[in-house]
Amino acid sequence: MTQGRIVHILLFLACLISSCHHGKKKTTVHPADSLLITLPVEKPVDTLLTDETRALWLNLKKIQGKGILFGHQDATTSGVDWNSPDSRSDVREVTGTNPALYGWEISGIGNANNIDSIPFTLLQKRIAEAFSRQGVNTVTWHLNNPVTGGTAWDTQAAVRDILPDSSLHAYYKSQLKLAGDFFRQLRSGEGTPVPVIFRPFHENNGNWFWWGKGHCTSDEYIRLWRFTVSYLRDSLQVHNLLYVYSTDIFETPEQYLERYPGDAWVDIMGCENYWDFQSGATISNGIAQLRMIVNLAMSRKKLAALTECGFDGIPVRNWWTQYLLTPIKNDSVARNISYLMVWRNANRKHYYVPFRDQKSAPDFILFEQDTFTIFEKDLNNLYR
Ligand code: BMA
Repeated sequence: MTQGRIVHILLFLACLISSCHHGKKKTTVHPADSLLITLPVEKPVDTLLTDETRALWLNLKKIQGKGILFGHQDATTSGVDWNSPDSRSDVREVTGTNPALYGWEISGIGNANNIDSIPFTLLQKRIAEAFSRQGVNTVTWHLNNPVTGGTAWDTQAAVRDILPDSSLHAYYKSQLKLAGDFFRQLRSGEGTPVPVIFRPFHENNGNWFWWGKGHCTSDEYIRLWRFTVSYLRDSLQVHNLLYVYSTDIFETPEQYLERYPGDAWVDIMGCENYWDFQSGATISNGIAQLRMIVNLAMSRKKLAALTECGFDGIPVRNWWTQYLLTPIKNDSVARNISYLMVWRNANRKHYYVPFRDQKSAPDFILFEQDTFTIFEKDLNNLYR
């Protein structure tokens, strides 16, 4: 008898026992196999996750529907009018508390600084600090175009050239090794590996990145995703990552799933949406997309997230509560996303979180004070 067969029989018996336990006599018993086929598998992409990463995954599930973590890209490395080695945060300076989630960027790994001139040594420090305050870290990777050496926005076709048995495969593996080493070296003061929510090759249905639509086929994208995960997880033995699949705006579940690599390869189903939350006329489109990813995620026992959103320069005074929070919170499905994250505060021309005296600052304080948003001060230990 195979191991799989034994598991099937045990599950079947467990179902029978549990139905007796609840005092309900079942009149019809489904054949074990049909029962099993319909059950989505609830396990992370990496079954060897470190204890803290597994706890994060489980705890995010527990808080589904009860609150949404608020995240900010580069929260403690740069802000409007500051860019300093001191750990400041525009979020904290306005609300008195840090975000619950921090986004970081590893484009440029292998060099001293990332694409936004942040030293990787500082990134490591800030990530460990965020973890020590119970914060959650998420990382994107705007990998330079491997064919041209240009940026991620250089859309010359490249995916096919870095897949296994292709000309630049060894180069891609060397880049993954740099990323994997970075992830493995993320440690707390006590040496605990820091969990990271990794979001490679994001906005995959947009046409502005070399891995985007029109620059590689769905099949190539899926092969790239699967290779990336298995190389990090199985060859490099990186076990502190949860994986997020993310699109830009979309219209149907079929569109969303066009480049989906499969349930075995994704922990969190994400989407990024700047546009729909910037105008009252389109908010319902944004909510419809969140409903779709939440429904897709829940039927697969995955998490869902609004992995990027925001309004550059936040020109609308009540944007936080009226355009973002209230519509999401009031929708019984959309409110099940685990987190939302806004982009970075680079300078006075490019920022997504208010600084003191910015016109949306009072509304951002109300957003923070709402019981549904989770900032640092609202965090219960997600790592236990
Ligand atoms: C973009 C902009 C750029 C930045 C890049 C990667 O959205 O913020 O200034 O270099 O992200 O962080």
